[in-house]
Amino acid sequence: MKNPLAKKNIFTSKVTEPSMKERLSILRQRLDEDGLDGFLVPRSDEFKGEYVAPYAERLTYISGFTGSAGFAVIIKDKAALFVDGRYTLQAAQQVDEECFDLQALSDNDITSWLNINLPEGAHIGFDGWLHSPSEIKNYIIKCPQFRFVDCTENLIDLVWENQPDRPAGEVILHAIQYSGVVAEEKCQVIASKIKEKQIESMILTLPDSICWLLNIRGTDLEYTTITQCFAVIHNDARVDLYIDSKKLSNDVESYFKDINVAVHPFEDFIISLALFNAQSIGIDPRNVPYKVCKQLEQNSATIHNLHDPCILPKAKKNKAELAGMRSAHLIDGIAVTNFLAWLDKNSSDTKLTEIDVANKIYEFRQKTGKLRGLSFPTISGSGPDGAIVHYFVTEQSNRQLDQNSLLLVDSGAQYFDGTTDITRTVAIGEPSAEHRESFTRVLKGHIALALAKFPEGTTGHQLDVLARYHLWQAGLDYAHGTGHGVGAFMHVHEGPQNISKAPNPTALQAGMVISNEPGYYKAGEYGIRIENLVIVRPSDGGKMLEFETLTLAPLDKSLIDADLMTSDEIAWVNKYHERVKQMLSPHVDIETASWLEQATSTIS
Ligand SMILES: [Mn+2]
Repeated sequence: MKNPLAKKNIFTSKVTEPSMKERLSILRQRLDEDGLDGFLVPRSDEFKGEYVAPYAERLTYISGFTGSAGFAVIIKDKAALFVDGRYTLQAAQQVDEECFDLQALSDNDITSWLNINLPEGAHIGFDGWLHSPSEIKNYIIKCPQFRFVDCTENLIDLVWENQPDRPAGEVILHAIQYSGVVAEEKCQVIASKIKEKQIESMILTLPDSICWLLNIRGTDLEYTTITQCFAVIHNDARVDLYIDSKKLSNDVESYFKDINVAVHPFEDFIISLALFNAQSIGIDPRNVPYKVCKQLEQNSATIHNLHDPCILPKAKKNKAELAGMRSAHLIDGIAVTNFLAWLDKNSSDTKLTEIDVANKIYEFRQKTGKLRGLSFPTISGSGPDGAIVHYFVTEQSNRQLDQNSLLLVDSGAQYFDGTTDITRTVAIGEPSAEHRESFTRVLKGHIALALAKFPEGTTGHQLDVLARYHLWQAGLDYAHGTGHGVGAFMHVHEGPQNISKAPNPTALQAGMVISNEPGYYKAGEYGIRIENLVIVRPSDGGKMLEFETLTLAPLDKSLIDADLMTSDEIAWVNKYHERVKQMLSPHVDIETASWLEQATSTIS
């Protein structure tokens, strides 16, 4: 198992690689040869996931920028890199501003930059695998004077000499004890859904949908469990799967035969669409690549836009999946609690750094013997670093733990039975009255959401205010969502539900797993976030819904100001801590058990 912080820097480590300036000039030669005036470089791959494999880090290759969101436009005499507010600082550090103008990221900014910087009639190339049809339509509408050209091959791939290969991680079967429903049954259900819409076949381009449908997982990426593939499901429940056969053991191959899944080479996907003579085909326009859509249109098939039919059933976990999520959280709770006890004992060591903390929590997770990997890179932010919401500690940014300040640790793991995501904020040394008040206001929001009962049909958007109310009353807020869906041994961020200021029509439904993670960040000083995962479950005999908290780890009592809390809120903390103690004590050593006893003793 790799060190969680050992991010492979494949781009700057090789001295033989061309410099950034050389890369740009080689790309520009290529633009000339192809009769293009510019090329679009998004930070995405054809699978639209949060994490991309090294071969798809084209934005990093051409710009040096390593953030998880960004977009470059390269034209003949200049180039621009568009990043959002999270990454302004990082981009300025990583990117040569002689080569790239740094710009704020939004579709409007990209199109207006194109409008200002290119002459009428300019030809702008793009890779149709990396954009959705609606994105390209937006460019055409906003920049009608240009021609947008879907290139046969990605120009970065053509100039990137040592581009890594596509990952070929082994496919593993997701056992029935974890999935709860056999793949044939899922395929029947999805097939009948598309039949209802009078559609012959549905194109699936999200690997997480396909992995859920076929009860498989993969090892292509570091933080998530998908295997990169495409599929078509037909209304008679047959499935055509496009995947690199190198990933398939004999067992997996015979499994696919047994469940009526026809396996094809990954590269054949687009060709097979050309041969596809179904009359009516469903796609999800939100995530299908432009190239797929174009290919289908050329075949004069009738294309129906609908939501990927796997997304909602995948989000509504069944009994086995929920049992798995509970057991994964017990295992993870043991690891996190061992970590918190260790930290409490060692945090006065002034040499301890953010990286030490991230390594330690990883070590405790590994000691469970069940760890499959982390579910995202650990966020370990001391003092002012805690105020950077998506802080990723590097050797350069690493700092020793600030004394008399706060440490924010947001981390999660993958186990066969489930996926976890937990944030704890702890005082290092003596917290100030302000630290305690801010923490308590965040906690009050967390509790208000945890205790909420709500009728069916309620959306996360409608509940969001519960988590913010006590901050708002003090003139405070936080600039991120309150909750995201979480997969079962799958993506740590999954839809369609969330809890957010932004409207989302998806109602919270029984079986969904979602995070409850309000926070508060004081720039330059400290950050606070309290995150537990919860299950949506029926309440009051099924008339209402409520949350069951999954995450098991103590909250730092030294940061709680009980005078600011109601008796119901205090009772919630005491009841939660009692449960944490009951569940975890039998699984930790005597020393940690006695620490846990004290860490979970009642407040009043
Ligand atoms: Mn989270």
